[in-house]
Amino acid sequence: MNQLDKHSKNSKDEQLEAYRVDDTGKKMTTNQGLRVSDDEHSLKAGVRGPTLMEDFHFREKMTHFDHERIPERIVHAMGYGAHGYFQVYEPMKEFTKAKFLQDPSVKTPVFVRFSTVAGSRGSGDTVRDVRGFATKFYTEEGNYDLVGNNIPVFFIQDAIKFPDLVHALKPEPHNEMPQASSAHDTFWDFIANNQESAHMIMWAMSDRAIPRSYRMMEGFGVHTFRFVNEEGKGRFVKFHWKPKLGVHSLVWDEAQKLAGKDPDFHRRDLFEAIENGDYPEYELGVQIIEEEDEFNFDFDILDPTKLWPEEIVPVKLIGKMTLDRNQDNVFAETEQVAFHPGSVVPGIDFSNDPLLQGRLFSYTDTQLSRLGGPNFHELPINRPVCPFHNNQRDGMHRMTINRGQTAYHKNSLAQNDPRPAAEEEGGYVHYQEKVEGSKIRQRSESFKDHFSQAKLFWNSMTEIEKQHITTAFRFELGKVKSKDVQQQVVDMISAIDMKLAEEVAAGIGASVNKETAESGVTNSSPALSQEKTIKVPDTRKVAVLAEDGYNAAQLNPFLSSLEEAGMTPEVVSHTLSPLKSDDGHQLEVDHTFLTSDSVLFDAIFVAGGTKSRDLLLQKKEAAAFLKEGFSHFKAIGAAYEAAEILESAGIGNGSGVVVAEEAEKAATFSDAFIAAAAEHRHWDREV
Ligand code: HDE
Repeated sequence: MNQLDKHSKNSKDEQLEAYRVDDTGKKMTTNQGLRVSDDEHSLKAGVRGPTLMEDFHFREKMTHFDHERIPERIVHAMGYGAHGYFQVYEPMKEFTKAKFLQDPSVKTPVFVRFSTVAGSRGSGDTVRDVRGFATKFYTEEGNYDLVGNNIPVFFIQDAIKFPDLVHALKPEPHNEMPQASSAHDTFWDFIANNQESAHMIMWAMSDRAIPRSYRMMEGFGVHTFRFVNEEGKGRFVKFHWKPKLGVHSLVWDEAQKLAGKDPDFHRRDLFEAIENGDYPEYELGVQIIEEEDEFNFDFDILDPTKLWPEEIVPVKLIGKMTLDRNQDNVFAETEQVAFHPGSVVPGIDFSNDPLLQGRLFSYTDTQLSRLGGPNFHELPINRPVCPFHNNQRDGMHRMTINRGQTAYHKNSLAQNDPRPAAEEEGGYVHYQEKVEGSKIRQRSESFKDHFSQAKLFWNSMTEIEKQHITTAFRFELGKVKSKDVQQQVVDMISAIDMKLAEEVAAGIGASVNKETAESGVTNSSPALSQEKTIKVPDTRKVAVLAEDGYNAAQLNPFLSSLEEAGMTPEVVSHTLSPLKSDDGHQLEVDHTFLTSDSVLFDAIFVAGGTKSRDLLLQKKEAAAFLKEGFSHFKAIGAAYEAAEILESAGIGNGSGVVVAEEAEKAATFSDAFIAAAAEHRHWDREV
């Protein structure tokens, strides 16, 4: 059964079907439908002569090729998409009239694109960066786009500063370096001189910026939006995606190595999970604030550098998204999909967040140059599943054939069709918020506290998370050449937390100005720490190191237990030749030590069997593999005599190290190993 048949069919899928082309069993033609007799030789004047102008086949093929690229996205260029569906848990009528949030039996088709922000298209997946998490809901009332990130706040408070932020973040213009990295002078110069970024930079230096998988990160709408119900009552709302697999991250050393060992690590992870039927799931959460409570918080709810602590405004889980189908063609779908935070449906409206307001302009504008004209909404991936009618006409690549004489409103020749719909008929009516004020270029006073939530975030971290943040600052600033910029950032950090500033300063040879007033915030928001996240073994990859002579009686049931727990064991050996056990069993090998690496796995297990152990011991790769996995705090297991390899790798007993003999009974060994792998990482280990 191919993947297309396995997933649940839906209205978007049926629509896309009309555009899918399968070349199997077909004759080759030109784009004009003319059958081609030879696709290997251009038409020449004599076998050794020049190519002829007349060769329309050559010219068509080459011209198409010459124009096969479109401009990459200015930000979020590197991304990967998947199809799926969303279902609400219960009617949300009290809060919003959005139709797709009413009926739990309705599956709304979605397309999601995950991305990094800074890197060019094709750059590595595991760099330190914010991740984009953009969802297009193809609802009956039109497309609704929730264009979010995996971090709940942003660097700046006003959209007019976005070009500056991005110019500072991108490779420096004089030498186009560094690629996909914020560890350079202009970025940190921007940060130090735009202190509204203090909160975001704490998140960007945290483990959130190096996710283990797109399947294991949260998503946030960031801005405050508005829910509006049938009665016209509005409420402020923030959106969250919560992954069912929990929130997990890589360690920095691992992330850097992965960028070389498998630059496609996150893309591959998502693609393979969906191919294997391990469909990623995320619950949609909302935080709601009543309009009358708008000013009851010690932050401005319109300020995108602030979050609403979950302990104060709880997240209500209202539905679930399941990604169950990979794209058919990355260019046609992931590259051509066009998101826009302004694509809303009745029941969802905007707030006056000045960052959101600017985004409402930027997204359509950028598609005009990226997708080459105003008709990008007609591309298969962007088309709504409901009909669309208006008087917009013509332009590059128009695909719709609009019939009739009129293309204007109002008209009498076509009885005024297409005509606007009344609110009761689904016509979108903007929320009638009362606004008055002088035209003014100014930031509200209520936006000016940049440090309290940065400190709140810091206070909420566990010791190990704090260590990671400190090291990230030391790394990033250590790459900055300007001593002055380094010092400015340390001064900025002092206003968040003095101890952090001291540790960072010590690592980069800067000094701390003790006069700076540290933020006095002492409270924390436990929900911000990743430590208490969901920990399950599902979909975790285990490297099984084995050689000829492995103990099949032990290994086979162990592998079955891992599979039953939803894990993916893959055998790593010195060659790809199937392995022979002493009692005549065979084992297929998935990778060699040359083609794989410990960074590609969540946990490592060494099969038992004296001969297998000795063969693994003879070469250095197995010990190096284990040593590295151990240094990345991963679960390590060894059966019986294989424990000797752990010793040779310098791995003693310790948290997350499971050796068969030491488990109370051999039968509980697999449970102990699965539990250790589900932990994700064992931070209390000395490495
Ligand atoms: Fe974007 N952003 N952005 N952004 N953004 C783009 O749109 C922009 C912001 C986000 O997978 C661009 O189609 C401005 C916040 C995602 O296709 C562009 C501002 C958040 C994606 C653009 C922001 C995002 C984009 C580039 C400041 C999280 C990828 C290509 C006011 C809530 C979507 C494109 C995809 C992409 C502008 C800030 C998320 C240039 C002006 C805050 C996930 O239009």
